[in-house]
Amino acid sequence: MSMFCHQCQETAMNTGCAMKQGFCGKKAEVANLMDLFIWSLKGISVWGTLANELGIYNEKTSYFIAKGLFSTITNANFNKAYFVDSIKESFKLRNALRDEFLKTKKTDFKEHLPECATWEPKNNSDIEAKAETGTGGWLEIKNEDIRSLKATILYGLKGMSAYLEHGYQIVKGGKDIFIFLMSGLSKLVDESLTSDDLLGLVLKTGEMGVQTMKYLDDANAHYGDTEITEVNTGVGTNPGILISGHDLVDLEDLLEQTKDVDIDVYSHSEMLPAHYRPFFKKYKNFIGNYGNAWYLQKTEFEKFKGPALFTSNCLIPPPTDYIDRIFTSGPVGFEGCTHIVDRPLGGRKDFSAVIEKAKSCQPPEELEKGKIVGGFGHKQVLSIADKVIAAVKSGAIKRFVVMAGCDGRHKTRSYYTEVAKKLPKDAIILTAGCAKYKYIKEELGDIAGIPRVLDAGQCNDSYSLAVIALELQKAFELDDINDLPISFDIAWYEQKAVIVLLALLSLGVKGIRLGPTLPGFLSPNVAKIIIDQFNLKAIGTADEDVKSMMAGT
Ligand code: SF4
Ligand code: SF3
Repeated sequence: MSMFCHQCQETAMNTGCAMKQGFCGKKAEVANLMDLFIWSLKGISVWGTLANELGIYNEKTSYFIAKGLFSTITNANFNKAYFVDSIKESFKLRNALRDEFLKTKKTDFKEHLPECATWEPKNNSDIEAKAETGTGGWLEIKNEDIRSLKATILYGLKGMSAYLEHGYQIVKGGKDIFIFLMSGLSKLVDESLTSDDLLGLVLKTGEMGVQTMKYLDDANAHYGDTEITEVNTGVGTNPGILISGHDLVDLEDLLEQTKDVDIDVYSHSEMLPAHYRPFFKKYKNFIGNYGNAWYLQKTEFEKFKGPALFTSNCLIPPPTDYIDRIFTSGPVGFEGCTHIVDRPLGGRKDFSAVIEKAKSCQPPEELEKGKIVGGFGHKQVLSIADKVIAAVKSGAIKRFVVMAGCDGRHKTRSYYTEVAKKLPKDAIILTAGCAKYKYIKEELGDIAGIPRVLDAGQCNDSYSLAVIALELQKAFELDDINDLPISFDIAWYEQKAVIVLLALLSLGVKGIRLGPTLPGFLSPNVAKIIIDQFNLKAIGTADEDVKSMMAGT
């Protein structure tokens, strides 16, 4: 059985993982089921968009679509059974929405519908057989530019869904974004759309990306605004639980259930910024951050000794030596790992299995001793805006370099460490996402008391960096954001970085450097359009890029 997936930066030959297994470890069988699942979500969206025109909106179904797309992002879910079950549920929800639409419509309905809106599986074998034909996969689209534009939109929608799902766990609502998500998915099966229509939708997806990141930023404020914080990177003496991913509600539930037990909780990778939020500081057993970005988990988890809970990407398929210590929740899944059941309405997830596991484990082995300083979300930075503006005016700060995004195992990513080290001492790095691990532990100093690396938080907090840039633009009374002394040197890996990139483009940011490679899903023509329109650049060498960024090019 073969597959085709080109959604992440590690895609084979920067073209597509097309063998029996992707570079990330996703098997062809699962990749094909994912394609069919997304196809079924498009089917719901066709009916959902029609229904919406009649004022029908089903929140549960909309959430199912967002969580479903989230589960298909890189390094989230590898579990075949999850996708078979989700596809079955998808058709049930689609048919319920269709029936509601037809009942409300009353008159005859004779529109030509795509197959994803009408196909009915009889059983699991039907689903598996349909997936094996490649239904819903990219190779069904013969025109490479249409395929590329649709891929850019879908991957943007996946990133958007991830942020939407996190925000929804905290505040609910988000109706406009859910409706856009459905309409965007339904357009991906509309064969009448031209390249220009699709290009317009790429830009609209970016705009909605900004709205979604704002929605999540507002939702996360429930846990307090990020504030300057020192996070310990050493270890305690109790057995520990490592919590990874981006889901703050899972963290809250876990801390509530461990606060009176002799167990220490550590953040891992993208959970680090939770320490910056006041709400979590009251939990004395949330003692620090363990390890680095996701791709080092195999060696680091051996040493951690206790259980690790994955609340979102990035999970690396766990080897047998520690698979019994890996727990998944929400959109994450892996056969052989215990999956924590979703929280009941208004209740908490039950993490007792993770806690019991921790009790039987040794305390973690120390990897390092030290601290990480972060918490520079937009409110925190704007509270010291006078100081920042004065430093720019006096020439103490010559440039801001936004180095947000993802980290990864590609060797050429050492470029980002080099850039951070080679930037002159009068440049400030603004960061968010796990990209920060390439330099956050380096001693890069400060400028008049302002640290040279300002970490806003998780990848979604790239929104904070955009807000900071827009506020600086106002403060300096500039007409164009590109007139600020700011450069963008973004690292991407998975689809959340795609929505971050599209969001920045929609805000009018030009001249972004993107690496370590340009996305393999961009066809030469589509890449050219984006490069011409937005002056998007591939990264060069650290020396060349530092020189060029400092010169404002
Ligand atoms: Fe390949 Fe990335 Fe897709 Fe995994 S997610 S199969 S590595 S393109
Ligand atoms: Fe990292 Fe996976 Fe993208 Fe949220 S955890 S940024 S790669």
